Amino acid sequence: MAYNPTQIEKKWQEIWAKNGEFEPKDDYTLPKKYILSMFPYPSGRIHMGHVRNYTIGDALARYYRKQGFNVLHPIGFDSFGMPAENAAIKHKIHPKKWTYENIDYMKNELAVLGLSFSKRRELATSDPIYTKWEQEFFIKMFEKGLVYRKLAVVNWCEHDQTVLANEQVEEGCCWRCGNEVVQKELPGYYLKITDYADELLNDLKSLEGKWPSQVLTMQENWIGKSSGLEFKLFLDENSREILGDKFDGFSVFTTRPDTIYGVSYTALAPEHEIVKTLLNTDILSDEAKSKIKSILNQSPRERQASDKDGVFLGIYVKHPLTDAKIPVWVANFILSDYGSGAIMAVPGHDQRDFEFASKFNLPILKVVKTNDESEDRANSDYGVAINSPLINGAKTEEAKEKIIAKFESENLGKRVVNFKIRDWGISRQRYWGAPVPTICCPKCGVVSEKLENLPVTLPDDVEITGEGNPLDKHPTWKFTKCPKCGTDAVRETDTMDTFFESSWYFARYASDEKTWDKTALDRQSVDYWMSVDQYIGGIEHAILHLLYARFFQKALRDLGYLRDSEPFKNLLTQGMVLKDGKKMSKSKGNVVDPDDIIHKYGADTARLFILFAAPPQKELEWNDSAVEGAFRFLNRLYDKASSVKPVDKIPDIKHENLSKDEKFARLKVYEALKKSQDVYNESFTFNTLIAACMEALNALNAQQNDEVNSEGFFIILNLLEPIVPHIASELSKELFGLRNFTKIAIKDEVFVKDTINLAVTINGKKRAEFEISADTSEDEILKIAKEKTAKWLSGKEILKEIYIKGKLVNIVVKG
Ligand code: ANZ
Ligand code: ZN
Repeated sequence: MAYNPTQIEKKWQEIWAKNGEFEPKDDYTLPKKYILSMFPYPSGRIHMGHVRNYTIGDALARYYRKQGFNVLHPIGFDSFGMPAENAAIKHKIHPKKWTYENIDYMKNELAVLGLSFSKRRELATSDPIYTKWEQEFFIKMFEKGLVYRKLAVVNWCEHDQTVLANEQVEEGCCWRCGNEVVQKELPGYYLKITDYADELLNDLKSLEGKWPSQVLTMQENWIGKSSGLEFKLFLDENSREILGDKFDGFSVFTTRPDTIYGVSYTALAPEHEIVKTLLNTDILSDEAKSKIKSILNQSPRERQASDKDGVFLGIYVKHPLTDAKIPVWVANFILSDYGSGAIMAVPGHDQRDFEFASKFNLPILKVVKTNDESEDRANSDYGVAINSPLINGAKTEEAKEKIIAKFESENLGKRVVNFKIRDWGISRQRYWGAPVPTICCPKCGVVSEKLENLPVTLPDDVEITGEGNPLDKHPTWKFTKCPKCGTDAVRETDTMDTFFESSWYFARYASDEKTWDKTALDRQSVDYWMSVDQYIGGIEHAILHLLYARFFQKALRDLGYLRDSEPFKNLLTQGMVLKDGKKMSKSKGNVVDPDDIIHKYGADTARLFILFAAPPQKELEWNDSAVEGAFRFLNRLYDKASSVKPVDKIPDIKHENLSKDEKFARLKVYEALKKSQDVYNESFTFNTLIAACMEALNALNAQQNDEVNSEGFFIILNLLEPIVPHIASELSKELFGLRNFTKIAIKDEVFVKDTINLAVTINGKKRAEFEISADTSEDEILKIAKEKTAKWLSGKEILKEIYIKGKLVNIVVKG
């Protein structure tokens, strides 16, 4: 019979579904593995990136199940978000209908791949029961001050008509649509991720070697910790008069207090209060004012892209150590929301300050001596302090400490730590999201909804036009009573950033589904299953999702919902799927539809190709002939299996009695077995395991021993089952009647080589080398050794012949 993937795959998928084989067991004494591929957005169709992601996870899940672990391998849908609304605008279909139809369609597509997902733990984040608990988290965080509301300048995408978090702005553009992001002042809710900045940074250490180092570095830079000195610079008499009693000076932050003697000017962000005050006086010329205003109109990104620019403000401060008169400028490169929004400028040692000073002819002083003597730029290297009375001769580290100590002891300043990371703005002005569960009461202010009233659900009867917030425009939805005092009040119409949902879905999966309507997270099951042992997903989430999820884990831990501090023990970032060197994408028109491949060759071929074409971390180039190659291999496996004698016990083979070819076949089979242990537990280089299985199959083909064949097939089918589960299950059922993997011991005798390499030396000089069967007698060996070296021996008298077992033959001749 020929290999018929359609039939085999359908049959096994039905068997698996009927037996509920992939459901996690409730026995919490078993060793467990939690294998998780990042869940999909229900865009409508599965693409090759999904196939790759889920195949990798599935191979691991199936492997661990065979190894006797209790495995949790769930799937769900990240189902709130903008595309549903865009579809509503374009095709006049309700976002809910669009989303859930897509989910149904994609579930079927995934099912065809034979993925061993738990059915019982399936979820969609737009399910009201999911929203309910999410809103509970929001309220608990709100009560704890971990969520707060503020009016702030936010990133705004005109195209998507919504706010974006800092993490969602990529090079100044919207991460979703690519439109340029503008700044807008809006009220919104923020998550205090900054409260966890230090822990988020420190815990990265515990992930070293388990997460890709690239991801760890990106997170470290995003968190952006720097420590230094913050101190106050005092205005001189004249300047104080100009500014009135409101200010006697301003604070600056520096990471290089050791360069303090090199300060030649100071600079403020244009948003600084002092600048605001001066804009209302006539100290500044109209020209200066309009320049400041034009900088104020630029986004931080535009400012960063422009040349250094600024204006002298006509005021001075006193140098804290030398009393020198230092001019105060406003500059476009000072960030208003970092440090104190003001700096001491050291153009000799800070490149930005150098460029600014060069443009405006401000003095450039050198106060650190290093090996780098260049005059055309700032030198920020560490070295030894010079021209700095209090610290001359001190190395940078020591000089920093000395200055900090002096400022602290004289109450002039203090050691501070600053972070780049900003609180996470989660308000979105869109319909298809989880409503923020607060109510604005004219008497009580912003009040959270009562827990017993959760979930706050979306109204179904909305008109989605793309203009304005549909919840805000709804005729009745937002009008309610204050949960505290009962007065007429207005419901919040912002919905939450969808990253809120994806920040805890993995914990929800870990929670026993029988408790899903009673509690957010059932501690007993969550404590057993969490953390995720292996997380698999795209590198594009290096910051966004993976940072938010780590923050949520810690915040929920502190609220008593969870135990662990890190959600994902190990992370594998899979490479992209390419076609003709470019990322497969609709816009490039180079998409290969997984459905087509599965239809033509079956799911096992698709899975085999995906895992064979490249190691999972690397990019994978689509290759039609390699897909056919994978299909041919499965055909060969299937054909060859028909020549294997069905057995009900794995034969016990006497290795020493085998022929050379039989021994070689066994060696190849056991090499593959050995390889599988490293591949499934460490390297995930499935391609090398598949190659080893192919070699083993070839070696089995080259011999005729039935027992070797049976044993070989038993092992190979077991090794391939996680990768090509349908065909492997079919064949091992047929041949061995047993499908459960009994752990096969690695037999050392298979690896014992039956030949040895011998060197022949004459008077200590190596003259020949030969390979010979290990059981050859000493006499025979000496005879061959002399034959191999005949030309050096002819005419010489042999004094001694020594055979050192397994190593060499030494011959001593006269003269
Ligand atoms: C003087 C100095 C001398 C500095 C020197 C650096 C080198 P990170 O590492 O990013 O934290 N700075 C402080 N606040 C700023 C703001 N709001 N906008 C722009 N720049 C600001 O950088 C800290 C350094 O960036 C600080 O140390 C300050 O310049 C500048 F040889 O102070 B430094
Ligand atoms: Zn009230």
